[in-house]
Amino acid sequence: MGQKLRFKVEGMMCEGCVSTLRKALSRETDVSDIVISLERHELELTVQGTSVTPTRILQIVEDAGYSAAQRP
Ligand SMILES: [Cu+2]
Repeated sequence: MGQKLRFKVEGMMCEGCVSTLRKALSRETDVSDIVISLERHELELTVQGTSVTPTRILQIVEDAGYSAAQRP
């Protein structure tokens, strides 16, 4: 189960950026199924429970050097 979240991510230029972001998000134990599209500037992931909020994801993305906004 878990909740699927979608984000628009700006600032990723290459596959290096994708793997940087993936690594940063993978450190969160309650985050899984990370899908990042460089072409569509999209991030999709699944969170378990309530410990990881969308705000936390936005913070991780921004700390990694990119900007993000949640999508419905
Ligand atoms: Cu890059």
